[in-house]
Amino acid sequence: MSEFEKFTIDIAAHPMMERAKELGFLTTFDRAKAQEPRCNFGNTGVCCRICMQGPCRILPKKPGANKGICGAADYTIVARNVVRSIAGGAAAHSDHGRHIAETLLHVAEGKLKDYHVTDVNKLMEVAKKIGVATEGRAVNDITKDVAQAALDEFGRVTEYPKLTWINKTVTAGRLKKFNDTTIMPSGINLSLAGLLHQTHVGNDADPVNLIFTGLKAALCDYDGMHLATDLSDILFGTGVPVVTEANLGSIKADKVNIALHGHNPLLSQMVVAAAKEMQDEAKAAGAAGINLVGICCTGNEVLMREGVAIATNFATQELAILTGAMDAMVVDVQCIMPSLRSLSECFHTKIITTMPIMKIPGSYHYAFDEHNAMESAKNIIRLAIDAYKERDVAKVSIPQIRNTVVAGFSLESILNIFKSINPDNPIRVITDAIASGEIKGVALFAGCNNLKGKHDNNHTEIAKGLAKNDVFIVATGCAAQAFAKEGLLNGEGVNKYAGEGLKKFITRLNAQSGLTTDLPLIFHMGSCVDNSRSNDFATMIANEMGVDVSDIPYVASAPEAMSEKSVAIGSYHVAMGTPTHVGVIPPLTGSTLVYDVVTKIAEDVFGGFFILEENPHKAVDKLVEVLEERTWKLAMRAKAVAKAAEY
Ligand code: XCC
Ligand code: SF4
Repeated sequence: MSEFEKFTIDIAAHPMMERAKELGFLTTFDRAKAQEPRCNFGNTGVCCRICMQGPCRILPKKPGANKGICGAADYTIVARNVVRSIAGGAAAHSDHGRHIAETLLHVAEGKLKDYHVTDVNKLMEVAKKIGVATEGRAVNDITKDVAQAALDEFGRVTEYPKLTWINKTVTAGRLKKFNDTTIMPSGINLSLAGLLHQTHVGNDADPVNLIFTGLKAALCDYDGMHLATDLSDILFGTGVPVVTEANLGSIKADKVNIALHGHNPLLSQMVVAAAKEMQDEAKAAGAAGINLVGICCTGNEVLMREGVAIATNFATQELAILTGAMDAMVVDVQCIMPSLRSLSECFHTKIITTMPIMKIPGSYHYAFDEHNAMESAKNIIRLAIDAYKERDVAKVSIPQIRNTVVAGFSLESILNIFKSINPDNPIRVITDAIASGEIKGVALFAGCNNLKGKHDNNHTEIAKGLAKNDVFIVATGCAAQAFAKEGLLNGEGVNKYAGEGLKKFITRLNAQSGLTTDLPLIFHMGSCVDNSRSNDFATMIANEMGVDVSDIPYVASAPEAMSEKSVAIGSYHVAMGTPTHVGVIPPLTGSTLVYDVVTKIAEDVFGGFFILEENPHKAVDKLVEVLEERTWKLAMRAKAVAKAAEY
């Protein structure tokens, strides 16, 4: 048994952690341990640093110290801290979307030679959805209007009109709810700036008012990620089922290895295209070719559309370098550990930052230029080929561990599979399976890694538990990558872990789908912004059932939530009416009031609420209970409707 088993369930990680120890390099796992014990004020959310009189910490029993210097109570401080992290997450997702929208606009204006509209069908679909005229118009004109509509989401400075993407993608019931509770945003930038204003010293002290503003920002997160998904599909194509592999064994000793890491597909898509043309250059350097692998969500983007293998997920990103065979890591934005750079010094690996807002002191910065995207990508690959020539073969040690991955499940591709069973109304395939009791409902797995627990363990334990309980599972982000490494994204996963009902359901899909490969236990929907695909899925199910999202047996889980983005995603899921599990206790236990609002009172208002549970087995029980309760209510409702019809 490896001494590292207590840190991660990923068996490819163990030998790499061993290696780090030999080298004397402290990995993120060591640093997580070194941070213990945590400060209890920060941990429970009652540390305020909003003004320079602070930090103020709440000591409930000490007279005078049970409030901040300004008089802010625990509930104000906790609520302010939480909603500020929602704003951080929403800003990250939306800014990523805005970058794609700006690029699409420049494509339509003929300013960018290397990008094109790849998926005209998706363009037409999105145009129709958001009310852009298509009849008899040129593709370029439609593209321009769609891109402009997306950019308008950011710049509106008045409270009306409201955000288009939300308006056009959620149920009528949700829309009414968002308007009634005044959390419906009009401009993304406006809402996020408003939140920062509201949380300034001496401003809002009302925790409920603050939380509602937080939810408004969370809806901006939804809007930004939805348009990011839509516009990325238009530019690069909508994912279709692909077969590839995952884990460190996808790094090849005889090839130039380049990891694509971060979130934004604008550069990574170009690297994929350039690599196809540059195999000979790699061969001239003595390699067998170029091998691209993905880490985090850039990895998910190019996996969905190009079948690029997954090297690993967030917490184990450093370990890819420890294989000694990683020639370059090309990073864009978000979730990139600054430690990569110092680790790369032990090897020949080049860390190449590419975006103006994401630089690491001492690493190689190659400013990515969309106007010369292909050339940028080629130059970056050349840096990797140069690095390959410096590689020390004596230092190469790649754990030969990999699993087959069947991925590429955009909502379109899932519906296509459903169409093989019900061509007229594909969504009925899932609602019928729920109605017959074959499956208990749908669960979305999203989110990160968090080393407060054992790496990847919560993800895989909870997913296996739900699969055994016949829950149909979709996944995104680092959750999906944990499943990929654990062998849950292939047909064998179905044989091993699916309950009888789920097995029957997937077997029926297999028989009809016409695919040459078996469908997986869990359907990989893409990157974190692609959670929007899952929201569309829930909206379709609700509309088909004639109810709201808050009524359907649909749950979300972020078993190892870490980033501010995951706080934003979780929060908008609650507003959407979805019971949302988080497997790490967020910093809000310092206020009973705030804790009760998010775990209980939220349900009265939105139908969704947070389930905060660290224990994976208890989490499974709680999620199954919620699904069963909702299915039971739906059945009761159907009975009542049938009875009413009799009279
Ligand atoms: Fe980052 Fe998206 Fe979280 Fe993974 S899942 S750690 S945010 S890469 Ni979004
Ligand atoms: Fe302290 Fe109030 Fe300033 Fe926060 S805003 S640091 S509670 S004085």
